[in-house]
Amino acid sequence: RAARDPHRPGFHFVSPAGWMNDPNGLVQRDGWYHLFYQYNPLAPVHSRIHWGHARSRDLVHWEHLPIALAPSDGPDVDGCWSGVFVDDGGVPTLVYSGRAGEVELACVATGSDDLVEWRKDPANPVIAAPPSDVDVTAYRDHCVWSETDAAGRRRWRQIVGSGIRGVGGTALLYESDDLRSWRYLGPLLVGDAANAPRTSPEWTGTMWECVDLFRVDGTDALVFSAWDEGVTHHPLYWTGRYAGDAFAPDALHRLDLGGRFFYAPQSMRDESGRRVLFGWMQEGRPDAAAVAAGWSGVMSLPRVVTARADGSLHQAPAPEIDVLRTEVLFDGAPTAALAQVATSPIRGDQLDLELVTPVADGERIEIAVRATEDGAERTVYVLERVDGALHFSLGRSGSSLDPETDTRPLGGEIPSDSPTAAVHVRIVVDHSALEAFVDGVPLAARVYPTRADALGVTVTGTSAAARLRAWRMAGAR
Ligand code: DQQ
Repeated sequence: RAARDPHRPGFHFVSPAGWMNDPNGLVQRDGWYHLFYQYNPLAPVHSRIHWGHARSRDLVHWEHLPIALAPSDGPDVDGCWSGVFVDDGGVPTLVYSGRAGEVELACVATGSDDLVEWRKDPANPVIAAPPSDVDVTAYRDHCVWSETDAAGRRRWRQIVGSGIRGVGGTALLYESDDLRSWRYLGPLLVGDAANAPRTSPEWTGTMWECVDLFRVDGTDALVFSAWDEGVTHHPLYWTGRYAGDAFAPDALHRLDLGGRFFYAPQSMRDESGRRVLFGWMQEGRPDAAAVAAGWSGVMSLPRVVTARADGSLHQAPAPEIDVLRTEVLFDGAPTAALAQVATSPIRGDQLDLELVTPVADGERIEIAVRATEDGAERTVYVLERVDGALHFSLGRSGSSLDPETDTRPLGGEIPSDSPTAAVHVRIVVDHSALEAFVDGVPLAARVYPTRADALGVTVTGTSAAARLRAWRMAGAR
């Protein structure tokens, strides 16, 4: 059933069936990339969550492996929630949130060398309760790393996602010598839930899910997903400086202009030193539609993260993905033929588009994908410069004739240092999964065209200086 659904991607990672949400335990080891993920193998609904597992040599072709963690009697009886992989002196180790009732607590499991078999630590949970002096809104998800202290001693550190009631989201900092006994040090950073209206794409929420702290090109980034009372809002990140027991923030940024369609991301440093990030592209169709289809949730493409000149993050699909470019559908300056579905040479539900173009003030470029010839269904990206500022948006009001699907507009401003520099646009289409990148700022989304002929691509509004390349993408399974 799942395999026959036209909305199921051809080269984004998906679970064999059932429900998938967050990426977990990301690591590259002996050449193999491992992707664990929040998984309900029994049904496409979020209930007793397991850890699914897959591995890949190239970040493109994935091999499904046996379920790594399943709920069992004890602190994870109701689910093995999100967490990370760490190498504990050669011993593969997972730190995850065990859920029992409504409570999540830190648990540990150790694995075989190939990361296929896992044994839960009998001492679980390794942190017995949230800190007694914090009135938490919620408490789960882990980012764990090792560092050397002033005395030259190696120690583990971890942050747990949480929120302080009446104040805002936070990441609570801990320290350990053995990953089993943890000292609470205090909040690494506390957000202000009054920083913006609740409906703002920069609202920091009442709790931070899936906290992730890393340094890239000299910038420290603290990534989190803003959550409130069961609602998954959007991923954000602070740039700033992690030093001592605190994170001094410089600026708050949106991680993805698609908001909830790129949720609960996690990153890893791979063996070549790249920072690679995955996120969960959740559904924009009703639960009943996912149940009927037999599957739910798409993993984003692996994204390589670097720093932009202004210190914010630059994201781009890992170049490994380019091996899927099979047939060149267009290469050159956009022509009049591209204005209409009937004459456009670019067509398909697995595509990769790259447009490099200047965008002058007042200029408006439109790229429609998944469009029918009669225009009954079309999904429209708009890139325009207004009063010097560059805006990128995705109109989904015409994406689907199915009135039950999410068709809210997405988008935002693209930081741009020079109004005359060429803008780099990349759009990857994979059935219902769309990922776009403008100068390294991403916009992830899901769309659900109902018509089999919703395959057209049109490009309008470009100047003679624009260069467009388009490829058909092969499937990865
Ligand atoms: N999903 C997990 C939690 C996390 C949330 C549960 C984010 O650990 O906070 O499946 O999507």
